[in-house]
Amino acid sequence: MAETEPGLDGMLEAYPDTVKKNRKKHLVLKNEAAGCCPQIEANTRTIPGIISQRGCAYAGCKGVVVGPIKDMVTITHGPVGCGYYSWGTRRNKARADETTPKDKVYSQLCFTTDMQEPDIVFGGEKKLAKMIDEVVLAFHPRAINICATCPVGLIGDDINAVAKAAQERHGIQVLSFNCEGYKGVSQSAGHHIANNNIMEKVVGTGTERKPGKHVINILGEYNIGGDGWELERILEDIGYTVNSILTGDASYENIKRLHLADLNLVQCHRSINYIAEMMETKYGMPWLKVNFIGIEATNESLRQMAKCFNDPELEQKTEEVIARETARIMPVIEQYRKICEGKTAFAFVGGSRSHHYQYLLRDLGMEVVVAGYEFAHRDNYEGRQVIPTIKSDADSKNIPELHLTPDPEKFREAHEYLGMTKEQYEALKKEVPLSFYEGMYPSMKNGELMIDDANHHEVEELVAKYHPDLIFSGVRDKYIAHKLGVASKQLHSYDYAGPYAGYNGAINFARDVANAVSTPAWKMIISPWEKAQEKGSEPHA
Ligand code: CFM
Repeated sequence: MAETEPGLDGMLEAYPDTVKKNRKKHLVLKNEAAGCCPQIEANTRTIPGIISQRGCAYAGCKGVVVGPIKDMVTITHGPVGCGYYSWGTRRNKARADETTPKDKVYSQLCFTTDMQEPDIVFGGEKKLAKMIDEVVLAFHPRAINICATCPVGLIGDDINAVAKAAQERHGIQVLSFNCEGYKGVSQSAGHHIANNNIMEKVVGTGTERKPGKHVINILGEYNIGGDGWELERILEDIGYTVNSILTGDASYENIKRLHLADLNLVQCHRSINYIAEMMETKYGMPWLKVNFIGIEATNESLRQMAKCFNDPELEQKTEEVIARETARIMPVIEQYRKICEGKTAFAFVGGSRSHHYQYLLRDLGMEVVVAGYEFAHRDNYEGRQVIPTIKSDADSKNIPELHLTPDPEKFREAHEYLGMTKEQYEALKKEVPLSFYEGMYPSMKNGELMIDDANHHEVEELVAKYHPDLIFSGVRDKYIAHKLGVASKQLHSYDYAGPYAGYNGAINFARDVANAVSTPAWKMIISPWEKAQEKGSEPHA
């Protein structure tokens, strides 16, 4: 922590000295006078015994990145629980489209080898091979993913060999992911494993560009609650052709031709910056970090995108759509803003939303006073410029780095992708932050707190100190917030609501937040410290 803050020291008091020392490094108070962001500790192991909000590497690979690819069958090789609990809870919606008929959409289904005790003792490879044969027979998928769970790595099943043999047997691509849950300190490791494999084996194998003048990919958009569809609506209205939303509502075919688009947009930098970066190295394709969460943020992202294409018509259409959409939604937003104005929030979500949603809340006059990620890395807090200084440890070394080089046939210069001269591209780079993400810190205000991998104890203490009106949470801490008498919005699946992205999303979000913060129920709940004060004793005694 940059500076000692008495209230926060109190929060750490309950810990033994070593834990206190450790957790202190995961806290940063914004201090404008100090200039740049102090170093925050992130992407390191959660202290054993502390109840964290994190998931496992399998969750990041299967649940987040590869599972949503709609026309690939994704098999969980492991005991039934891993497949079952990663089934249907993340609301990455998908639908049939012109390239993917209804009977080729599998992302709502759960496929697992359901390993039993004898498989653990004698090995599960035969069972996996048999399952692939059955899946091919029953579904005729275009391609298959196999995702490993912890026991698979522990007993040494060679899923790569099984995949290779199945690929030869059936003539379709069978990808294997060594994403055993323990492969990293959180789901973040699984993102990386998934990115590597998709990049190495799928991207670049397509040959036909999706027809359109300005063809884009949206990386790191998972179509939770239909977010991706709202973005597609806006972008296609402006005149873009969306080749692929990766991986929300993504199809295998469109991922194969990712390299044939003109620009990669990166919405969630945490989960997919690897593919953006690798595509830049291998194919020369430029990428732009965007944020479509928030009205002003959306407008800004659209304007930056438009500048990238050197097309006055596109810029004009962008302004028209911005004007039309804002005029349409602002009267509604203003009504909700009256309810929300001046209220405060905490944001504890995965690896990107705690930053993105700050903009949408500010549109409603609300401020995020404490924000943290569950599994982000330092760059998500401090900005991409720190990446070269991040030391790799034993845990991060578990995941192979792909060392790619420019593809001799498919590499093109960035300016060629964008249809401009080299000089124009150099000028553009001064105006638009291509290949960059500034992280969360710049958007925090003086005195606000960033906290990495927050736990239940810390959330309780922070609520007692800051009294927020709303907490963005996950499934585990949602009810902690409620028991403390604070409204909570589960910001992974949106509590079955959404979309929250783009303009229509802003209206949905404003309505849900206004409802949440004005619900009288929260005032009727007496929090533990209020009870303690009534009794005149110490909190949590
Ligand atoms: Fe990216 Fe995500 Fe997130 Fe994430 Fe996730 Fe998610 Fe998330 Mo839950 S990919 S980092 S691993 S934006 S599932 S759609 S909501 S923790 S903040």
